[in-house]
Amino acid sequence: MPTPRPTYDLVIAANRLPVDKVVTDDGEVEWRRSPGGLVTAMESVMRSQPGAWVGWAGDAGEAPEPFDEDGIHLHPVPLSTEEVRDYYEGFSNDTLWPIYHDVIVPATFHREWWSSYETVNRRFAEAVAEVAAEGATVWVQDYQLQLVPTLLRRLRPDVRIGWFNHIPFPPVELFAQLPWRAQLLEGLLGADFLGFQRQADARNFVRACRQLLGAQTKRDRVTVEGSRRQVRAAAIPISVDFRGLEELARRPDVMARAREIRASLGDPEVLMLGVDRLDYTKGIRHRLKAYEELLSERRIGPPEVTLVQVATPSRERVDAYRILRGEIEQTVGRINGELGKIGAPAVHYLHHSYPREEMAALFQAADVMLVTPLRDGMNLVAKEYVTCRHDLGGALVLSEFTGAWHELHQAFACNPHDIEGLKQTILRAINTPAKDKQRIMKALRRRVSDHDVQRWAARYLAALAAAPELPQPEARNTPTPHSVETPLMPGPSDSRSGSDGESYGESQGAARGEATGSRS
Ligand code: ADQ
Repeated sequence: MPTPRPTYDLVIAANRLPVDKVVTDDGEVEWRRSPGGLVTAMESVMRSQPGAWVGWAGDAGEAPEPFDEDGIHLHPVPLSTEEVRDYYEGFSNDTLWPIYHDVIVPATFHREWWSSYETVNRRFAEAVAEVAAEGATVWVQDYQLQLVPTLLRRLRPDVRIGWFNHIPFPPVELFAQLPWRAQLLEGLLGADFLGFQRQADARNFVRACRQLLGAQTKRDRVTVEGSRRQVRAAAIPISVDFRGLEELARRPDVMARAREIRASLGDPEVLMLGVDRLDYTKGIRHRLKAYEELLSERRIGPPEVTLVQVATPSRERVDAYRILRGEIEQTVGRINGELGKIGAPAVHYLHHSYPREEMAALFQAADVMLVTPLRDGMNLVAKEYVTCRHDLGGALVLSEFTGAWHELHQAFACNPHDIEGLKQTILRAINTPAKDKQRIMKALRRRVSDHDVQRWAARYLAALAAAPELPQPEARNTPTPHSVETPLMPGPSDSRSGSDGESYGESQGAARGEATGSRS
């Protein structure tokens, strides 16, 4: 008789496992923990209960055998070369990603990509069903796994299922473009609790259920047709490991490295910094345009002012990303060619990944941090920057289209589409007196310190544990205001039963009250 596999009370399912494969010089395979907020948050949760993580190990082909690493049981899910192309690069990153980010580039629809997405989601659900203990809590992550909640519920009705969306959830008018919109919503409705970065994202989801499925909705709840189950959707914004990162940023070697970076750039009066995955959502082109205009109008210029742009390689096999990289590199070349000086380029462009220490040093070295996405679920770079500024130095320019802006509204806010406005904001961030900037930085740091990633995970799990199992009496009987929206696909309960007015997500009791939006 084979020994039964161990099972776990807490299971995370995410597209990627939190480790990277490293082959040492003597050919040994080692797994290195990939740094990231989610892993750090889960470490603190998994210290008190044994946990498993289900995800892809990063190489196409057969998956390695399950193994344990730093107290977490890792359960790899295999993806074939075709599945990496169709489920991951295709449907996840070239269909869902553009739709969920305001169609900044057009989305591509292919039926075979969808079919691969379904197959892989089923495989994840089966893998989770295998490792989850009776009555376990399962926390599914992100847009790559939207069908897992319902597929898993069919296999394992005993488990409690949560899902968290790291990216925005689009307005129904955009979501409705998806040929598989109903299947995606139904996939998510298998969960007990759905978490989003902003209240607006949760509202968009509830509205999509009402208008596209004809589901009954009330405030932050959707009633699943054919069952008496209710699903709650609310905002629980993610954060960073404030204490861990601040400790790193206070290390003498990291602070020395920050000074060294400035010195190697010729000790500019103003060092501006951008750090992004090279993604069209991040507004890198808009930022460069504003900077280029400020230089050509001679309002700023090297060597007194310089910009370091770190652009992490990303999704290089997706066309839109290849095109973007070409455009950015051409723009940087033009700016340096036309506006740089010998020994003082206007833009220092770096297409690399860096260790955490180097990132912390860069953040400390930068006088102005430019975070200008056109759309971003949260944007952790903004929170990491303020975390590293224990000296209260620096200024954060932050796009209103990031989730982070809903919490960090004291930052220098910008609309990156408005190039003139962005230029003014950059100048303001440079010229505001140091004392005022310190006051702002203090407030920003207080927010991130009070709402760190450990608190995010605790709040999420509390909201999942408290999620409704059966309809609340008032949800069936209380008349609700008439919604003004016109349903795209009128259903049995369309506009009349749905109301997500301003009281959205509030007064749901302690644990649930905690889980409402971020503008506290
Ligand atoms: P991302 O789109 O990847 O995440 P972001 O939140 O900024 O965006 O996180 C990027 C992470 O990568 C940060 O921790 C940053 O420090 C790190 N990083 C960036 N460039 C790097 C480099 N060159 N070297 C090393 N590290 C680098 C998605 C959503 C976001 C959401 C997060 C978390 O798109 O909106 O905030 O998930 O939910």
